[in-house]
Amino acid sequence: MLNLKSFIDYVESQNPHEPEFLQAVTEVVEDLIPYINEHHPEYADLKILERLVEPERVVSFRVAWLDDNNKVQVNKGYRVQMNSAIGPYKGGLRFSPTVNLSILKFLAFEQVFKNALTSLPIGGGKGGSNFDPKGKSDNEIMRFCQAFMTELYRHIGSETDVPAGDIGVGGREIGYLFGQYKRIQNNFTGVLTGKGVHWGGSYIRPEATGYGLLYFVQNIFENNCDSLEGKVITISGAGNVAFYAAEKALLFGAKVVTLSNSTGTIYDQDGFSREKLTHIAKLGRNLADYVEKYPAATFHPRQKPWQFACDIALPCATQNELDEDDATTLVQNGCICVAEGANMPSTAEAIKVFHDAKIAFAPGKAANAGGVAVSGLEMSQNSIGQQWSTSKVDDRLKNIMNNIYKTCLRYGKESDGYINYLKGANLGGFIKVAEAMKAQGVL
Ligand code: NDP
Ligand code: 2IT
Repeated sequence: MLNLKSFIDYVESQNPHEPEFLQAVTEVVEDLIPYINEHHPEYADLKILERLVEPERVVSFRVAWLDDNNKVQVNKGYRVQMNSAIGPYKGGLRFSPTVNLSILKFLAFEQVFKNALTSLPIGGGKGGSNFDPKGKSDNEIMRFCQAFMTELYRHIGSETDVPAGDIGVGGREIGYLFGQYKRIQNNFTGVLTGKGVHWGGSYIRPEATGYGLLYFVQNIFENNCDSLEGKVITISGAGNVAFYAAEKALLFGAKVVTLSNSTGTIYDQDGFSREKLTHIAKLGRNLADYVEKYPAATFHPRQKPWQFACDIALPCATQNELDEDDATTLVQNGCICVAEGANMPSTAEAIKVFHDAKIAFAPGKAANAGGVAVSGLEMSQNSIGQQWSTSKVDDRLKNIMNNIYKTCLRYGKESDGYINYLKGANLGGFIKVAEAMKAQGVL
């Protein structure tokens, strides 16, 4: 029999000073351990959980590069290859000064369950660097990406490990990384996803995480005989995920009233239109300037969006951006659904508030799986040397999100009818990985 507290103590002793990793593991094993004890005691004998929390491989390397003043700069580079039971390692690269091993291990761990939920044959990984892209010139970004790939290339491959974007890594960075990989290896292969659509990329990949999030939320409301029409939505972040989530929310007839970044939050009580979103995209990180063109809106320096009343909250910026106080405010203001576009944006205490209030809470590993799902579709297109149309990819994305929703229902419905999507996602993802590990023997 597995014991929850002993297991968490064990993970902490093996991974000291890694709070985010411990948080992600705790969030999962709280659901898994009772399930394993009741239904699959053989997983305990096979030490499936002990194996799941130990990355198959962690690569840590030096990235030295020259800035625009010809000064040498040195950063840390990593790739965490967490689990390859159901396919090659797959997951993004994050470039941010906040990157450390605890954060990358939590992201890689989450990715294992998320990728399994997509039903595509992809294992879990994550990587990145403590490099800060803010304020860097385009040439500096290129030289950094080239230096990063000069070491990373030997650890990845289209059948081994396929990185993609995450915070601070978008289409431009994937281009520079891919160019360097191709130059070193002299081969044009689907080793990265998120490529440009004219050189191996998939249609809909940039939009996929945000669109997929809204497809998941649509399922939640339809399951309650409701729709997104007229619903007020607050979104945090103003990057890839937040932006396309806002775009799709508009298409569903909802009213999006906030976007944010580390400088602060725009609150537009009239809701964003397509035109307003295009204007925000042009502002770059200077969100404060929005009110110059739209004076009915307000800008709230260094504040998060959770103080504003909404029906639906979509945290799409970063981990632990929504705490217990934010969750309490959201619930008090009438919020009935929180769906995570970011990875682990809600703290454990915040999730407890949502569950206690019995509002719908969709965890990132289910709700934001659309991005990696379309990455998986990009891998398929690359391996058969074809490119699918926008509508074909979008249909597949919808189908995958609908199936993830069904998986969450199947494993997450509680005796009182409340749907615990977190439990559903944890169990649904785990079972596939555990069965594959069991079949492949002790590795
Ligand atoms: P981007 O780099 O495109 O955008 C990140 C946005 O979040 C920026 O607006 C950034 O603001 C804001 N942000 C980041 N950190 C903070 C912070 N500490 N406080 C306030 N705002 C912050 O990243 P993505 O949109 O790609 O990623 C956002 C989240 O979604 C991450 O958690 C990522 O792991 C997750 N995700 C991404 C996927 C993808 O396909 N890209 C797929 C699934 C999940 P600023 O510029 O001021 O830092
Ligand atoms: O967190 C994530 O799922 C991503 N950053 C996307 C990973 C991918 O391989 O597309």
